[in-house]
Amino acid sequence: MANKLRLVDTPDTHAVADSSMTALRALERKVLWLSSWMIHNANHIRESRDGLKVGGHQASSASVATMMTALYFDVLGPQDRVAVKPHASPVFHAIQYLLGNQTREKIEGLRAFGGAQSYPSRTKDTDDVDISTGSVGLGAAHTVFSSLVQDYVRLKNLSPEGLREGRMIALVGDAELDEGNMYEALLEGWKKDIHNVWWVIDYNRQSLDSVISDRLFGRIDQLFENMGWRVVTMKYGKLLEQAFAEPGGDALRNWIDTCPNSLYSALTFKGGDSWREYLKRDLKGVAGIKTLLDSHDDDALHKLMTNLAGNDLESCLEAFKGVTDDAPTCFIGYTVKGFGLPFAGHKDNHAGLMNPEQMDDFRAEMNIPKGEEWERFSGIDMDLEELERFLANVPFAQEYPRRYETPRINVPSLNIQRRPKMSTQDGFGRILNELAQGDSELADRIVTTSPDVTVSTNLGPWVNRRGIFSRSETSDTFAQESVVSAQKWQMAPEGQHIELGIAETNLFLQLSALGLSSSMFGARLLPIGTVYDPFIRRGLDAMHYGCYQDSRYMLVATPSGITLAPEGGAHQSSETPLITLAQPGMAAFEPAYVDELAEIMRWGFEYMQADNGGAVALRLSTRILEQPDREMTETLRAEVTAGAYWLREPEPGSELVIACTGAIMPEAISAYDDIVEDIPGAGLLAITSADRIHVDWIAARRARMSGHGGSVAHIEKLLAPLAEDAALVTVGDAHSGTLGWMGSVAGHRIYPLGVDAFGQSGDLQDLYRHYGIDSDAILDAAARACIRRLEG
Ligand SMILES: Cc1ncc(C[n+]2csc(CCOP(=O)(O)OP(=O)(O)O)c2C)c(N)n1
Ligand SMILES: [Mg+2]
Repeated sequence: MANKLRLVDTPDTHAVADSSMTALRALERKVLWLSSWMIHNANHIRESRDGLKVGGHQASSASVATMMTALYFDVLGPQDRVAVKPHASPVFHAIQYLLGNQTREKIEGLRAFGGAQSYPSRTKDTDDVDISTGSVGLGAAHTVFSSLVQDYVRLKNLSPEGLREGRMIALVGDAELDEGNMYEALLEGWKKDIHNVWWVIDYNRQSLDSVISDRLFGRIDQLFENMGWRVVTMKYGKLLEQAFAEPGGDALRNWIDTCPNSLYSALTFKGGDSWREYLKRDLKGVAGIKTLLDSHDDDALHKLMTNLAGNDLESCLEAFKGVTDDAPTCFIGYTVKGFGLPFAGHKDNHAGLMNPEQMDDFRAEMNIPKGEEWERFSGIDMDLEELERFLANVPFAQEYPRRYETPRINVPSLNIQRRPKMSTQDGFGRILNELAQGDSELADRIVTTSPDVTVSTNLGPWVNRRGIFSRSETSDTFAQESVVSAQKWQMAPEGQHIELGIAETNLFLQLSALGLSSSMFGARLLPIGTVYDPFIRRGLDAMHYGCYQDSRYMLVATPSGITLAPEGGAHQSSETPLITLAQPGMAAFEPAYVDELAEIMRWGFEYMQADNGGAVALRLSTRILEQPDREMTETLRAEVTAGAYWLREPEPGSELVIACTGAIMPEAISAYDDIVEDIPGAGLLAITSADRIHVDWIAARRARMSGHGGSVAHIEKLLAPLAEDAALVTVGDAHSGTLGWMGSVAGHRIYPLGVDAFGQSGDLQDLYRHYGIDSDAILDAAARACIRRLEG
């Protein structure tokens, strides 16, 4: 999907020529038709083998078809990046189909295996989706952080020459405004003085279950204005505006303005005679109203009364083209959910589908002969050559796909001075500090970010040297006033740290946006985000979405586990290793020692750039451990990054292995030293990544199942020398399930120890004992394992 950069004219702002208007109107109808038909085909025509409802959102798509027509066929340039409202996926695919960028096979396969995706997917769809959406609220918020990334790379001149500044645009369902993460993003965006962001709200006043509260009206614009955004309200279409200019127009406008959302929706569904009935009654005697009603038959009256700006092409174009600067702008586009379809306005229409009879009527209305449903231009009443010419000149489509390939950044080995005692968190800070002092390309491409835990996750020294990113220069007042502080926080465009407020969802959205910079903005960045391990939970959905989009970043989760002893239960984490183990698109590590960490980070920076790579997660600790005095041999290096190595090698036929991950290693070593006196062949396995050995094991099994008999996983090789009925005592400052699966690798007996309950406050001795992961507990489990073996 790579693309060479080239210059493209920005769409200009002059009014749309008549001939273009004809084409746009034809395309608007086609977009509505194709998106509806795609869903209909998936539900009513394509053979169903499982009897499940396929689904799809005809009403949500119809609602936004006009605004998307205006944007994609006229307003957008190829440099713009769009997060399309999840339920308008069919509209996006229809547009790309009309532009020749989407195949018929894919749209016929909407929601089928390998077909166009239900919700726009940057990785699975093949028609150049910019930002994956689906979990409402995330796509819109992502645009805020993408705009920051665009600034970051532009201000540092990292993007290739000629790359034009784009707008980061979200097409937002109005119910998405109920998601709290939208406000976290708005606030952070305000703090960062973002620009080049548009949110286009499909204000159909309906969500999934119901019609939106009337009181919301008037709040939205204030909200955005408070955050420094311009608000463009797109309320009435051209027909209504003309009617308002006629006698009685003021009364008509007032009637609509004060009409409750639910009544307006109900009348929209019921149609012309119902509008007439209400207007006759409510505006009785108002001069001009009788003339208005008499001059409109039911269809015309219905058309007039539902003529909202978001469904009126001319009004949409006028609004979008009216904004020519880069101020963050919110367009509130009033629309009718299901506009142009039989269930328009019905409160239950979210998942509503036209039945075959309704579809037949709709087909007739669209002038599409039976059998020509998929034809690009069928039913279009204009010169088709002219339409082709129009499509060939659509600014947005002048580049396709709009993704870039960038050269890889060389990753040197990461060395720090060995200290006899260190924590992995300390090691992380020192590795970055070492990088910050050097002048490697790697260091220049690293960008760090943290939600208000920069100092407490040891990013301080890095930030002191590399500075904080800001669009404009700001001096450090404390430094100027000679206040002594370890933190020197200069803010400038050269800065390489993005400081965020405490909102972990923002952290993950920022990481996601940074990690897409290579393909989105042609500038490779190597983002590192730090967070306290327990608060991963807080940003989980955004973390998932970043990985789903194949964003490449390094998550450093520290401190972690009950090793955060005095902090107590709410600050401790046990299930996070299971989360990262289960997360596709992310390789998770939990090293015990700093030399392991250095290797893992080096490997990680490469993995973040590899074709089949992904994001990387590191679970670190503040617990200070005695560091092994050893040489990092090639074999050790390979094993550390593969996820496990023998810290104490077992003898062939060994009956017992203690397998340990992370900061609890001293307890495992102590237990091992005790048990080895009785069981001399025992082994001690250091697990640096439960995730990597698990992934590799599953892959090897799959490969064998599909005939690649020689595939053997790293963990299988490591466990091969053990006795058939050997016991594995696994232990970590993590849920026991993290390593509990290891018994299945070679059918060994498993004794999984871990933290399976909420945390407590205490000291390490108390807590490790309480949760049964201290050396006595490990020893006890090992002893039981051996006794059971003797007992048969
Ligand atoms: C985080 C999340 N929660 C719930 C849903 C289920 N859901 C899908 S659409 C929807 C309502 C959408 O309403 P709106 O954003 O107004 O879209 P539109 O009216 O245009 O369909 C909900 C709750 C979801 N997709 N994501
Ligand atoms: Mg809605």
